[in-house]
Amino acid sequence: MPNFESESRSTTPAVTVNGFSDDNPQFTLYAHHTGPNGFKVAEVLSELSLTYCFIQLEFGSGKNGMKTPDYERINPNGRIPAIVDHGNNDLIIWESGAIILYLVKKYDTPGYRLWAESVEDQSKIETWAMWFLHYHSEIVPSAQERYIAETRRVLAIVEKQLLQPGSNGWLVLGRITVADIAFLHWYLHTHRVGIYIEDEYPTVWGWIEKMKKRPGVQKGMKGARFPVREAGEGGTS
Ligand SMILES: N[C@@H](CCC(=O)N[C@@H](CS)C(=O)NCC(=O)O)C(=O)O
Repeated sequence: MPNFESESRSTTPAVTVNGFSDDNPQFTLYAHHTGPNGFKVAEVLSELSLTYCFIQLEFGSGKNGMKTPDYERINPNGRIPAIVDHGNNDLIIWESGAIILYLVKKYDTPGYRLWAESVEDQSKIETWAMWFLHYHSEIVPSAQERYIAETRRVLAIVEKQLLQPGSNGWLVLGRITVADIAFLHWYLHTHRVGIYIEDEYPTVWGWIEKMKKRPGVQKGMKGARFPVREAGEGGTS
């Protein structure tokens, strides 16, 4: 394995699953302290009580960079996240959607904490889990306008979905699944584009707050950096 600086993620009390523990973690997760896609995976690993070592990479080709031959041996696409499953012959997986589905398919049975037993229910989860939003580093006003409008459109759909009879305030199956977690971290960033969920989408806000209180999600979020709304900034309240 490439030699990157790592950060141990120990918990008290230490968790032991599949013969691995916080001192001898099963997974290596490559992530970035602002990248929602990496934290999405950290949150799923933590919710499933799987142990992992968190490698904090940097953008670009410098020290601990994603665009380095060492990391491109893990992910030829040079992006985070990627995982190595040391409990499964050091299997490497990259692309956040592929990773979270691998984790639940392999490690969330038969408990079904974030996954489901029937193919029908699995498809419902996948439908919502695979619905992504994207970043663009360059400011292109027309694209920005379009994606801000798209984000609002998606938020309105999520708001409606969470209010469906029997939803219990979750996206599908009336309980938390990996689909909820796939969304969560992205919605912690919408202030950056002037969308204040707490003002505009109260049900979505309640759902986010509910997830943020979960110990597994809190563990997975450790080290995440995202902008916090300043007093008096933007919004309608
Ligand atoms: N579709 C990919 C997107 C991965 C991605 O864009 N990751 C960002 C951070 S959240 C990244 O690595 N950006 C660095 C770059 O584009 O050079 C996934 O879901 O894993």
